[in-house]
Amino acid sequence: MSKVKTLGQFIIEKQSDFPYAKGEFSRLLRDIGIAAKIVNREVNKAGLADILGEAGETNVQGEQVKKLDIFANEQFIAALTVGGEVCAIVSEENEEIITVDNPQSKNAKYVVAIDPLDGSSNIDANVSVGTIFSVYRRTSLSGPGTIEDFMQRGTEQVAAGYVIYGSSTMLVYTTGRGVNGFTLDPSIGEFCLSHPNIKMTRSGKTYSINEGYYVHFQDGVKKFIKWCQEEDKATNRPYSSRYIGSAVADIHRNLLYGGIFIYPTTAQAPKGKLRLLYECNPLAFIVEQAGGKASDGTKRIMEIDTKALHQRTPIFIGSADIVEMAEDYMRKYAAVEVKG
Ligand code: P6P
Repeated sequence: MSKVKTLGQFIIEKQSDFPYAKGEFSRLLRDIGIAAKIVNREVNKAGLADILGEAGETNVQGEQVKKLDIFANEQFIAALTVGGEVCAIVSEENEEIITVDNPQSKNAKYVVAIDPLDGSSNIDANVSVGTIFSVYRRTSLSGPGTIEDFMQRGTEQVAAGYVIYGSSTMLVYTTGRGVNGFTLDPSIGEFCLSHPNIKMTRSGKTYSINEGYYVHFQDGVKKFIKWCQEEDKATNRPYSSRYIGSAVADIHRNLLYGGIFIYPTTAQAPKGKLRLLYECNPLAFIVEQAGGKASDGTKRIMEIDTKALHQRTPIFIGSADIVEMAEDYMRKYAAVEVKG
């Protein structure tokens, strides 16, 4: 009997953890896996298929959209729409919600928020990029989903995950019962369980932040960075600075090896850059399930009220002890800043 366990086998095996599940949730995860394989195929040949380059359009973030962003967005929306388990979708690439109102979705129970291709500005340089997804039960009673279905805290997520298109392609997800990682085996076209029950160390020796914005950082962030750079063998300091510019890649590395990723407020991003709904909440769910922490510097990410689809937040995410150290600095120097 092969030791390989595919994503499909794992999902079915875990379905029994949900006694009342009738398979809708399993089908939803399967649909995401299928779209990820299709996107992976294009990401892997992007340099050859003339799918690169500026599509000439700009997305709701005002950023130049590359053709692969559009392709990935279309694939995940199509997979979720056809699958019949989703009544509405929010995507980084679409300003408004995408309602799903077709015969096979009339009993859909879920809504999905997605960043179809995070870090896509790196694609031309062959740097890892990722897809991030977050799943909620709908709160509306029937019919097409509504914006209210997304105005939920991250604590209400029923699942969250990411796909990282890197040296290998991995799908990492949680349904609130731990975190598991699956590596795509191109020879059989299946995601296979490669990282069962991922657990994050409470500490580490890496910090990820774009220090190019240092002059604009709050004092607490500046003091924490200096703490990371001090010599102290007992606490593995100085930490190594690692910043890929692709949150999924930075956070995936820290999930496996320990460390902290920070995107604080900056002059260009006074509310932070990363989006609460389809980046910070799903990544926070995964990291917390692996034993880590995620906050905005003071408040748990998953307890932030969602008030807008593309709402931004600062994020401090990673090994629990390091995030707590950063939070201590933020509290200590926020008080100083307020006193002026
Ligand atoms: P900066 C990619 O555009 C992204 O949203 C994250 O994946 C990444 O961590 C961040 O922006 C990089 O932003 O301002 O450091 O280039």
